[in-house]
Amino acid sequence: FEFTRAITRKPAASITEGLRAEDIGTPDLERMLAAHAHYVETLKRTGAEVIELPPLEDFPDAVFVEDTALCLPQGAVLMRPGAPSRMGEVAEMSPTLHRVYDDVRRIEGPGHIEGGDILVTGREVLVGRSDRTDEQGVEELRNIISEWGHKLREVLTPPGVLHFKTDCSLLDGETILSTKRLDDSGCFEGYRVLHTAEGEEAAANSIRFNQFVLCPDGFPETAEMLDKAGFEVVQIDNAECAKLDGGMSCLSLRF
Ligand code: CIR
Repeated sequence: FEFTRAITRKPAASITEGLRAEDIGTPDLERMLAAHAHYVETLKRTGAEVIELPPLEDFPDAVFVEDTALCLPQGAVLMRPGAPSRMGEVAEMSPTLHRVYDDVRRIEGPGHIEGGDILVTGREVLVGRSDRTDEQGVEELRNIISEWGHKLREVLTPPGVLHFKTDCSLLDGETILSTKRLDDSGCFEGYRVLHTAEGEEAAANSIRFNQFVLCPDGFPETAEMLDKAGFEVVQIDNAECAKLDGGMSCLSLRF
């Protein structure tokens, strides 16, 4: 949760075509741009360097950069998204990662894996199998990161949930913010787990970034719980990204 850099990408006008599980309205570009600017500014306020990439009209979901790669201290791994329309985003991210990392690997396939299904904690790398992440993708990642000394543990993304991190986030080396439904699966045994308030499950897609916890706006009970637990919460408007099943983690790569 301590980072010196982040990579983000500005939303494109094509965001209106972004993937969604359920149509709850078309995202508004202007409002999304304002929220995105607040997000980037909050990351920068911690003193971190933010590499801001330009919009990609050809890839409506490209603002959700997290899914294209996994960034670890030893190197980066380019993912292989399970969503066919997102496959091309990886090549767009590759040059930036090669600039900042000496060691960049890639998931060659045939399996698939997206960054949103990966939670790196102080002790292990948790990967949730989902509609976007399959067994072969997980095994390929395991082989790569075990060379770097990381232990990978496979877990399950709850049915009907897009990504593992849709339902959880890391608050510090051993504290996890999770929905109750995900925690009930037992995957966080041995960690300290804080639950999102009932009816506020969408607050689980938050991020700890240096001194701040960036939380989607509109979940007051969870924000208060985090505040009481000693975290410095910054609430960010997520209404437009939420229409595309996106949250705080999806909007950046952090390292
Ligand atoms: C998608 O369905 O791929 C995008 N509309 C949302 C991706 C959200 N990413 C994430 O949770 N890491």
